[in-house]
Amino acid sequence: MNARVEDFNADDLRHDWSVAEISDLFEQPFNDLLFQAQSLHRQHFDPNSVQVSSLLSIKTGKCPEDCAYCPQSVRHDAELNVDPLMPLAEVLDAAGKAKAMGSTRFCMGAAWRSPKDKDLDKVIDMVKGVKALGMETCLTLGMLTEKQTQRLKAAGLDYYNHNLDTSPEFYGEIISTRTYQDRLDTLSHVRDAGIHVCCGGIVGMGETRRDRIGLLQQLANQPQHPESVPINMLVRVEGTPLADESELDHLEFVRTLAVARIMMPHSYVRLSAGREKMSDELQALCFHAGANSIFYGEKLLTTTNPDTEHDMALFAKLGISVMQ
Ligand code: SAM
Ligand code: DTB
Ligand code: SF4
Repeated sequence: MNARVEDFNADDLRHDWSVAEISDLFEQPFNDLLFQAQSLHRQHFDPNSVQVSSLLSIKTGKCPEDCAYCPQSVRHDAELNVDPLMPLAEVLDAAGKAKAMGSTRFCMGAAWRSPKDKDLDKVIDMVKGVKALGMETCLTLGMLTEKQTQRLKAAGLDYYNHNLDTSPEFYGEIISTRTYQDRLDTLSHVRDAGIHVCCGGIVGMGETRRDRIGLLQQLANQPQHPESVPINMLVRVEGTPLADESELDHLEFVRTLAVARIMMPHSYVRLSAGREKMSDELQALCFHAGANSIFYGEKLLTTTNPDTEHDMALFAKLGISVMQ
């Protein structure tokens, strides 16, 4: 029932979405949009099953990049416990705990522009160790070269997360230290190495609907749809340039998830950062719109996430089970 990786070569997947077509999807009456998204969702997935991944920041803060949303940039003054690369034993301990609470994928993130080869050696040991626990592995370390992606593939890495973040037009308002093309290049190295791609973005950064359309267009029009598409609601962190950004309308957020589901019907659409500020009712609407993955565990990378008891109680209320 759940979409498999082979499905990503299916003939019904489109990579030629125009702005006008995506805009028409967004503009539909809300109920029509949700019905369409939920109907497609049911064709490809068990609608009552959600994939859960847990996150760990393995290297925190002092990042040289200037991403306006991010508390880990050295250029902003967010309050943060800066930590160098975490020892292997601590990573495996955290992964073991995530597995015990029901997570099936462990995603390790580092505040790097790109990893040095000697750092990658250590991260590779982490991937091997987490896999040996019987979990899927995911990394997000910044930009990678072709050679580095091949090494990660050889180590058995399952997923690599690298977000496009927003539309090409709005991108320059948010990041100046890395180009959109740099991101597309890393994504093609990851894909070419045969690692599953986890790629999405952030909404609520002051972008327009046209920018959300531009982001989804870029995501779907890649040579293959990303297997996993995280849609983050901006976490407004004190000390970052976006701390005082106004909140995105919740129904517009749900529309964005629904349009992602329709455009990338075989992908896992992840209701990512920002859940802590969302009501149960809003999250229920997000699952109805076709979101079928979450970050589970009380911390994202540096900010907080809903507590696990609350998430499990919500799943129970909605009749949702954790995907195995
Ligand atoms: N440093 C690496 C990089 O950026 O490529 C990997 C770690 S970075 C923190 C991973 C992703 O987290 C970013 O691409 C961004 O989409 C997301 N993120 C960071 N801060 C966020 C925030 N305040 N709210 C929502 N998402 C955020
Ligand atoms: C993604 O798209 N969202 C996650 C994960 N990929 C690495 C990160 C969210 C970070 C939120 C801010 C923080 O906790 O530092
Ligand atoms: Fe650095 Fe990643 Fe944060 Fe950008 S998002 S500042 S690259 S840690």
